[in-house]
Amino acid sequence: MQLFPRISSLGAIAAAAVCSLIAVAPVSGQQGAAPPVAAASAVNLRLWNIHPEGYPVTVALNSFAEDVRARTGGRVNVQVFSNAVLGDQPKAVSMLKAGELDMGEFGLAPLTEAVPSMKAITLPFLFQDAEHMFRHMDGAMGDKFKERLSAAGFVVIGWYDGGARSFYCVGKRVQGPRDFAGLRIRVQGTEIFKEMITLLGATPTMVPYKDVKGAFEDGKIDCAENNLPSFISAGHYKHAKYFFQTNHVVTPEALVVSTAAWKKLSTADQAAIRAAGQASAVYMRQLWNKQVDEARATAVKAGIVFDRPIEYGAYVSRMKPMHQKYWRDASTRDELLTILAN
Ligand code: BDP
Repeated sequence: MQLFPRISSLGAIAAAAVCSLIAVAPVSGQQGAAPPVAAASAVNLRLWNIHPEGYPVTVALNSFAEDVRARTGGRVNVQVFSNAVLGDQPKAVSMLKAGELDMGEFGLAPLTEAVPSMKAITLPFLFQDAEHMFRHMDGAMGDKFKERLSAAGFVVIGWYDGGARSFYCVGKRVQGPRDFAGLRIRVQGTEIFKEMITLLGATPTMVPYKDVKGAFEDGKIDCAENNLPSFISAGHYKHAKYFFQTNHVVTPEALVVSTAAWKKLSTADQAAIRAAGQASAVYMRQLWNKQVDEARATAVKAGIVFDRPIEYGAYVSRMKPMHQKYWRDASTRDELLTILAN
């Protein structure tokens, strides 16, 4: 439906770009390399998570921890720290790098800093929906990114669903591309999100996730963008009453183990953790779809006004300069071509 115009417009951008291109925390209890009989000593893995209890990610991580315990006969204990109690996402990534954390469930924003070629998959109006995204993330493309992330310090053991992101605002009902002019819109801080907001004629305002509700309260931002479950669970719906369902970014998230912690695990424990990670991703995706419906029902009950774009062409053409940049970049072009072709 609305999706095909998006894709065909992107195809036109691609063709133009290609033409112009032709013209132009350490694991405790173990030391050293994975011992074949590491079994006896218990291993503790500290896992960071931004979301509160009850959120699909948190529910899946808690079940992952239990599953790991069962599969390893209690040798590996995963301690889940939810609700960003250990700090926000950028802090968690640096803790993971420093060995103060062993695992995390991250959005792609910090991971693209480590593997810039992954930026391609965070471009707006690219994946049509979760099915389209997982067709690639569960296939050769996902495997390629897993390899690159592993070399950068993150062993991916499951791709989670980051949902479809849309805009929501206080005081202003955005219903079309011109309505974005001059609005201060909260972003996570990555280049693509900042550029997307600027190309819409609005002002990107960097705010950590946990501070977005406060920024609405203090009048520091007019809008934010996120998926429906986060809109509800983070309390943003208490301030932003106008929800403009653009679904502009459909993105995966990743459950990762730091490469340093991974190397200290026995081969058997690695296999058990991988299997549990994969099972938790399947579980998370099932929980997600239910949660989106529940979040919508909560929003409707709270009087949130929903609008949808009438057509996507105007949004896609505004994104043209940014899309062209990634089409011209040899490190992202192949991924874009593969996604558009399938
Ligand atoms: C949530 C994602 C999380 C992001 C957050 C944000 O699950 O990874 O950090 O949005 O917008 O939906 O910062």
